[in-house]
Amino acid sequence: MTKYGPYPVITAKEAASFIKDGQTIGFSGFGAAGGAKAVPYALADKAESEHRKGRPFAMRVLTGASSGLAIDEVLAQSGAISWRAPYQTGRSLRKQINNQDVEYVDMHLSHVPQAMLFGFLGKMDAAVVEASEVTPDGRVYLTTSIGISPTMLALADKVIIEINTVQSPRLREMADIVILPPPPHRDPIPIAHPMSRIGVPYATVDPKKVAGVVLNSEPDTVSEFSQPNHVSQQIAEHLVEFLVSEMKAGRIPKELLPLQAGVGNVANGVMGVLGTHPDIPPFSMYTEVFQDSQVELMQKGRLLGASATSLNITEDALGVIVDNMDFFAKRLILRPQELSNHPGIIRRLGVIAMNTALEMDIYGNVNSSHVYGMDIMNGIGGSGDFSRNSYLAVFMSPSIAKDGRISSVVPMCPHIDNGEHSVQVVVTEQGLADLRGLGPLHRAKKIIENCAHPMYRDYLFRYIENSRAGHIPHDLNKCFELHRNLMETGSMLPGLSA
Ligand code: 0RQ
Repeated sequence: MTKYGPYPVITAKEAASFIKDGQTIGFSGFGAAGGAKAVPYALADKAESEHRKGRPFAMRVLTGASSGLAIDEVLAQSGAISWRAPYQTGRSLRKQINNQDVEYVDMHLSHVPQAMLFGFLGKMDAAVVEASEVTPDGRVYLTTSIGISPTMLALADKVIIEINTVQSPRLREMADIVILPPPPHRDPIPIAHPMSRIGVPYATVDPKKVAGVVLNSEPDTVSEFSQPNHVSQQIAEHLVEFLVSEMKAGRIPKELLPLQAGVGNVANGVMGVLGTHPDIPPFSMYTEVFQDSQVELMQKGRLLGASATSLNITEDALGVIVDNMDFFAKRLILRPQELSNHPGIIRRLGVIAMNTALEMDIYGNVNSSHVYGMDIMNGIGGSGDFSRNSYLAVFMSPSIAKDGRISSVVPMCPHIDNGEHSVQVVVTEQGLADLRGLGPLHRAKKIIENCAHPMYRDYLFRYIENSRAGHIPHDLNKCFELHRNLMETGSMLPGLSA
C-alpha cells in the first residue's frame, strides 16, 4: 500500500466506504474555497448505487458556509443529503430544502464551531478536509479557507485528508488558527487590529484518527461575479457619499474603520466602486470572504490589510496571490470563522458592516434569506454576526427586482434576519435612509421617500395612512398584500411592470 508519511493513501471510493447512512459528516470549505473535492463525488456514486439497490443512504452534512458544486449540487442531486447546516447556495439543494426533502438549519456562521464544540449539533462521525500537507505528528496545513475545519479535525471520530497538489503550500502563510475553549475557560481574545495574529498556521488532528489520505488535483471553482451594473454603481455612490459626510462630521474617524462586505453581486460591485473612490482613504477589512475585487485593491495600495476566513476568488485571482505571496502574506489573514465573525472583535474594532437584503420593510427590518418568508434563497450567513455587533450596520438592495414586479421595500417582511434594532442605514439605487435616532413612523417616511422605487411609493404611503395607530402602525389585514399578489399573479402590484 502506498503511504503518505505514516498515513495510507486511499482512493476516494475507499474513503466513501467508511461513511455510513445517517452519519454526520463535516466537509472542509467555505464557499467554493478549500472544499473537499474528490470524496464527495465518490459519496454521490455510492448514494446512487445504494439507492438503485433499494437501500437508504443519506448524510447529515456540515460545512463552514456554502460549498462548491461537489456538495450542494452533486451530492444533493444524488439524494445523499438528509440534513444540512449552516448555509448553502446550490440550486438543487435549495429546491430540496423548499420541498422539505432536506432538513436545513440556517445558522449564524460564527456560532457553528462553538455549537459543534458544545455538542449542540450531535456527534461528528467523520470529517473530510482539504489540505496542502499533513505531517506525521498531525499538523494539517489548510488551503484557501479555514472555516470550521480546525474544529472538525478536533471533534470527528474519523478523518480523511484530501491532499490537494494544485493548492500552493504557501497558502499556510496566511493562516492564523486557534480554537476557543468552551466557557467558563475563555479569556479576552487579543485581536486589537484586523491584522493581529494570535494562533499558529496549522490545524491539528490526532494522527490515530486519520483513516487515509486521498490525493487530488482539482482547483477551487469560484464563478466570476458579473461586472458592477449601474444599480450597484448608484448604491455604491450613495454609500460613499454618506461615509465621506460621516468622516467630515467626525462620526467616523478620518482614516475610516475596518469594512466588512457581504456576499453577492451587489456587495462585490459596491466594494469595487468604494475601493477606487478618491474621497475614501486606504482602508482595512475585517470580513468573512475575500472576493476578487479586493485583490486588485490590495495591489493598488487601496486595501491595506484584510482578515477573512476564505479566499472565495477565481483561479486567476488566486494565481495573482500565490505568485506574489511575499506581498499578500503580510496583508491577508485567514482565521477560523468563529474568529473572522466574532461578535466581540467586530464590536471592538468598530467594523462598518455592509450586507445585502432581499427586501426591507418600511420600519427597517431586513429579510436576506426567505422569499415570501417561506422559500429559502441562501441563508443568513454571516450578516447577523457582523450587523448586530458593528459600528454601523448598512443594508443595501436594488429597490426593485424582476423588472419591477417585486419591490424590495415592503410594509412588513414575512421573515426577518436582521431586525430594526440591528439596522442603521438602508440604501438602494434611489437613495439612502439614515435611520439612527428615528422612531418607527419617521423611519418609515424616510425609507419610502429615499429608498422605495417611485412605482411603489404611493402604495406604501397609503399603507401607513390606513394603518392602525400604535408605536409601529400596521394593518394586519394588508401587511402581506404585496407578497400575496406576487404569489397569486406574479407581480406585487398586479399589472405593474417597469
Ligand atoms: O434572482 O437569481 O433569479 O436573477 O434574488 O438578487 O440582486 O442578484 O442580489 O446576488 O447580491 O444576492 C440577499 C440573496 C442577494 C445575498 C442575497 C432575486 C433577484 C435574483 C439575487 P435571479 P441579486 P445578490 C456574509 C453576508 C445573505 C447572506 C449574507 C445573500 C436573486 O446577498 O444570500 O448576507 N445574503 N451574507 O431577482 C424575491 C425579493 C427579491 C428577489 C431579489 N424581494 N423577492 N426575489 N430577488 N430581491 C458576510 C460576509 O462577510 C461575506
